[in-house]
Amino acid sequence: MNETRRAIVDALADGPVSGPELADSLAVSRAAVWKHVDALREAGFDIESGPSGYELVDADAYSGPAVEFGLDAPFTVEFHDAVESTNAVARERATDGASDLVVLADEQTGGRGRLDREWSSPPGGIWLSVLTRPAITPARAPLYTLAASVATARTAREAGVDARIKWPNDVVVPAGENGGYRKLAGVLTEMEGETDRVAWLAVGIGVNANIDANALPEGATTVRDEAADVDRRRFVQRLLEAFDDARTDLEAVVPAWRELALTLGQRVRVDRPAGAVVGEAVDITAAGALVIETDAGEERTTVTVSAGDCEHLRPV
Ligand code: BT5
Repeated sequence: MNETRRAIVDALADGPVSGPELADSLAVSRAAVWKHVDALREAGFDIESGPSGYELVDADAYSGPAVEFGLDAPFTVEFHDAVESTNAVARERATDGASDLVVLADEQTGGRGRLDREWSSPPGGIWLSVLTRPAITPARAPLYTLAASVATARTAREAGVDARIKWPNDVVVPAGENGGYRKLAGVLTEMEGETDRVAWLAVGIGVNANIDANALPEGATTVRDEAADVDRRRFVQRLLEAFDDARTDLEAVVPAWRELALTLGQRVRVDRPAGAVVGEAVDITAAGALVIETDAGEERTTVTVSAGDCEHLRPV
């Protein structure tokens, strides 16, 4: 969206403004204002014209200004029809000094999962990265990832999906017995900083929204398949609001995560560089690490795992 149109949306969102006033403040002709308003209406903005001027009453477009309009969280939203990876764009913006910026795309051509795996991101999904500069130590950064999965699961539940969390940060829908699941969303956090301070954090969230599950890798599910298509603008707004709430109350993140967890109480296998751990997942720590009671040997011992790939196993 061009700068003039964005400025018009911002002005109209705050109440009625007359055509001449708009033309003056934007230094364009009245005819140009009229054309821009017309184009905005065609793009999904519901702009009413009354006696005191134009007013923006609703927006059902999927764009940066439309997501910002009515958003109850302090983020600027940069929208792209297609981009290689929103995390990569967020990283560039971080280098330029940006903060509280959301990079949002309809499609990613090179979406990434953890460990540089591919993340399938066709049009219709919700692919975004939230760039922030929290005043925390790197040790607390995993809480932001947990906060993102809690916010995503909550928003998906509002959309009618039985969303749960698989450690550490997959949002899944239970399927079958024994902790089986299909993956609805994933989170990938990247950061830069020193040992005592995070410089920036980019939390990438991918939600399979209005997509057919059969267009995605085996084991995936979508909001469309589990419930129905969603208004992505509203979904993103709710997701960002829930994430903003969570990051301002980090102490509440782990208890909220526990409530949504599918992994706790499960027999799991976690693969990590130091070797696999098999046992029962019994809790997560205040920093988000998984506590596993292992069944190797005679006695049960507790192992705490801070990172790795977790598989839910059948009970023995
Ligand atoms: C994740 O990785 O779950 C993190 C995904 C983060 C994606 C977001 S989208 C916005 C931002 N920009 C990016 O480039 N990334 C972030 P991981 O746990 O490693 O899971 C990856 C695995 O999930 C793949 O190896 C596939 O098996 C599977 N997979 C790929 N695409 C999927 C999809 N759309 N839905 C479900 N599973 C998928």
